[in-house]
Amino acid sequence: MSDNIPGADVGLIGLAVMGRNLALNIADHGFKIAVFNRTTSVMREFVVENPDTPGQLIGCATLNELIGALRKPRVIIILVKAGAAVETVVDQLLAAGLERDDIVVDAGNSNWNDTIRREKQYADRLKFFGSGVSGGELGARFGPSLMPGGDPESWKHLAPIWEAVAAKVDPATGRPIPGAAPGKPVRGGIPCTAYLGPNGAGHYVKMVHNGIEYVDMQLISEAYDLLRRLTGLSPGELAAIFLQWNRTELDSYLIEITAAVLAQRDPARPRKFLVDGILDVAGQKGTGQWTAASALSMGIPANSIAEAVFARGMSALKEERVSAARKLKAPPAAKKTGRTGIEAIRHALYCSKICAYAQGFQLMRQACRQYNWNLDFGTIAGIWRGGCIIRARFLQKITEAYQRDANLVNLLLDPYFRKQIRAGQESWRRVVMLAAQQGIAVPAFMSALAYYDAYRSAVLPANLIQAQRDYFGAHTYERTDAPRGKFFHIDWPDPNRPQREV
Ligand code: NBP
Repeated sequence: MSDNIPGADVGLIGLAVMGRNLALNIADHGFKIAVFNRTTSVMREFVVENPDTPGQLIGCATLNELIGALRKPRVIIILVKAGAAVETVVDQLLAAGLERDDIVVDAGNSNWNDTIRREKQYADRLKFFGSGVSGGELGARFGPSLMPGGDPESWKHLAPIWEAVAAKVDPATGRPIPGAAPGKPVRGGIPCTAYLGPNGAGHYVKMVHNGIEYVDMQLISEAYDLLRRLTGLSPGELAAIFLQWNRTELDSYLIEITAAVLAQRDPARPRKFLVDGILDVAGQKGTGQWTAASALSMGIPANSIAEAVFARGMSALKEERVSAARKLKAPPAAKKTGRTGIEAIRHALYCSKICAYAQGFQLMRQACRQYNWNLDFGTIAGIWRGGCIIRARFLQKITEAYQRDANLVNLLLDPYFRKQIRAGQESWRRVVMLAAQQGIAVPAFMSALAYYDAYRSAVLPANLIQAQRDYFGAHTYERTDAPRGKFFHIDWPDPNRPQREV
C-alpha cells in the first residue's frame, strides 16, 4: 500500500494458474507488485491483460529487474512447480543479487522436509520461508487459506500482505465472508492465515490439509455410491439430497460442489448426467501420499487418510477391475432400500468425517513432537474455515473444541464431537454392515469406524502380536501386571515338538 514509498512492496515469480491469480489478489489490495515469469511472453501478456488493478503490476523481464524493482528487505513469493524448480529459482535470485535480509516465500506445494532443508541451506544467504496456499485458482484470486511457516521475523514482513489477501471469516459466526470480486476485495473479518511455526510447519499443515481433503472426497464419493446403489435415485435427484445435506452440519465447499457436479448434464449427451460419462480413475499429485507416509513413519493411525490414497490407487487399476468383476463372485444382488437409508448415510458420512479430522489433528500433534513445533490446533482449524478446499461449517466446531481445551488429546474426546458420534453411530454401523452385506466397497467409512472402535478400546489384541513376536524373534513383551518399560521373554515351546494338552 505504498504509493509514496519508492519500489514495489512485493515480488512474485511464476505466473501460471496460482501465481497470476495471487498476483491479481495482491494488487486488488493496493499493493505494488513486481512480477516475473521464466517465459517472458507469459509475463508480458499478463501485465497487458490487467491494466486496471488498484495496486500496480510491474512486469519484469529479468530477475535483476525484479530485484531492482523491490524495496528492502525484499519479499519475493515464488509459485513455480514444486520440486527442483524452487531451488533453481532461489539460486538464480542469489546469482542476480538477492541479499541476506531478503525473504523468499515458497508458496507452492513443497514437501515440508524440503522446506526444512532449504531454510538451513540458504540460512546465511537469504531468509527462506514456506507457506501453504489452498483454495485453487479461485481461492488464490479472491481469498485463499494461507499456512505460513518459517522465521518469525520474516513473517512480520509477509503478514500485512498475507492477512490482506487471505479469505476472511465473520468473527461472530466463523463463516466465510463471500462477495470478493475483481478490484473489490472483502475488507474486515478474520483472515484465514496465521503464523504456524518455524521452518516446515506451514508446508506440513498444508500437506495434512490435503490428506484430509483426500478422505473428505473419498467419503463423499462413497456416500454417493451407497445412495445411488441403495436408493436407485438418479444423479440429478442425488444433487438435491446433497444440496439439502449442505444445510446440515455437513455444510461445506466439497458437499456444495458435489451437488453441482451431480446436477451437471453431459454436454456431449444432454439427456445424460456428466458424472456417468466420467471414467472412474482418480488422479493424484502426491500430497495425500506424503500425509499417509508421514503417518506411517511416525506410527500414527491415520488409517482413513491412507485408505483414501489407496482408494485412488485401486481406482487406477481399471482394466484389472473390469476383468476381476467378471471372475470374482459378488453377494446376492443388492436390494434397493428406497429413501429410508438416506438419513443413515448422512450420519455415517458425518461420523466418518469426524474420525478423519481426528486423525489429521492427531498426526499434527505427533509432528509437533517430531519436529519440535508448537502448532496451535485451534488456529489451524480457524484458518481452514474459509478459502480452502476443506472449508466447512464443521471447522468452526473444531476451532471451538480447541478453544475449550488447547491440549485436547483427540477430537473424538471433545464433548461436542462425542455427542455427534453418539447420535450417529448406530446409523453409521448399519450403513457399514449394509455395504459389507451387499458387496459395496466403502474403505473410508469402514476404516473410520475401525479407527473409532480401536481408539475407544481399552484392550486390543496386540498382546497376541507381542507374544508372536517374542516367539519367533525374542522381541520381548511388557506385562499387564508389571510397570511399563519392563520387558520379559520366555523360552517358547518348539511347535514341531508335540505338547501335552493342558
Ligand atoms: P505449475 O505447478 O504448473 O508450475 C508452472 C510455473 O512454474 C510456470 O510459471 C513455469 O514457468 C514455472 N517454472 C517451472 Br515449471 N520450472 C521453472 C524453473 N525452473 N524456473 C522458473 N520457473 C519455472 O503452476 P501452478 O499450478 O500455478 O502451481 C504453482 C504452485 O502452487 C505449485 O507448487 C503447485 O503445487 C501449488 N498449488 C497449486 C494449486 C492449483 O490448484 N493449481 C493449488 C495449491 C497449490 P514457465 O511459464 O516458464 O513454464
